[in-house]
Amino acid sequence: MKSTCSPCSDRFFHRRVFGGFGALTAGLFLLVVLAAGCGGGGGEKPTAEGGDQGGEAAAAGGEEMAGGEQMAEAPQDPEAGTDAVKALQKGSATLTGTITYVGQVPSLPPIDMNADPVCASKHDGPVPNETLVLGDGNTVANIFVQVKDSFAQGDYPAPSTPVVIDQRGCLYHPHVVGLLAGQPLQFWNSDQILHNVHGTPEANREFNLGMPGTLHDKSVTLNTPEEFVHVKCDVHPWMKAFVAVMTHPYFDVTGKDGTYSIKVPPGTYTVEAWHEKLGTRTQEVTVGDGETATVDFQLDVPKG
Ligand SMILES: [Cu+2]
Repeated sequence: MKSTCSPCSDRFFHRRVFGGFGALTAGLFLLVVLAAGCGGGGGEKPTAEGGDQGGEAAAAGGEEMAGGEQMAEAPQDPEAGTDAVKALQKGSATLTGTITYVGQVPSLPPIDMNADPVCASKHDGPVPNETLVLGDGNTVANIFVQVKDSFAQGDYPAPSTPVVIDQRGCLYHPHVVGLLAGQPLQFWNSDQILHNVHGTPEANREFNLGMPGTLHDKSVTLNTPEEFVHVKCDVHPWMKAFVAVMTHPYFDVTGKDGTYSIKVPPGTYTVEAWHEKLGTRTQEVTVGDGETATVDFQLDVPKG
């Protein structure tokens, strides 16, 4: 098995010492503040359809937030779009593994939402920085894991079910998503306050969606493969999300347990793990019919 390391950039990270917050999280959320970000891909500026306005009311009940406040209706099945992509994974073999952070974990300040007291009031305490989210044993969330092989766009028709990013507690949930080119990307506004979803793609068309509190959702469709589209909120500058627009369904995003699972046909693959600041790592693996191959990644801060 061959490993390579491709740190995100040479302008990597400045660590900040913070006071007081880290101990409170008891290892559940440990945070890194990092400086410059990884750039997206380059390329032409072709297609994107934006702004088709959804608005079908979901029937699901609200989610209780800080202080017993009841959230707006949540998407009925926020995982449906991701599940539809997973269903396209064809194969009798499985790639799985766990992503772990092995470096010294810096202590970093929580997200400061004081600029919007309404946002701050949606949380009982400090809001963990989303840049590096670690679980027990320093497993890493928000890692985009994919099979790096050449797939032609159109080999896997895009599901019509949208992948959903919910604006909840003035954060994007999830923070990292993948979808197929041409599959709708829906932004939900569970907060019922003004957000502004601003996507800054390089290969797709920029989108800028004003979302007043009365608007449940808006959708865009990104038709050109691109990793990764950066999404931010112009009202709340701490809100960030990353969207991978893919040609194939052989990917997964880790939760706090750091694990992923991808069904594939038997074969030899290059598996890539991407993190928004820690960059990418790749490993090669061969998996046979009916077999499960374990490909773990250990991430550290790139040198230099
Ligand atoms: Cu916002």
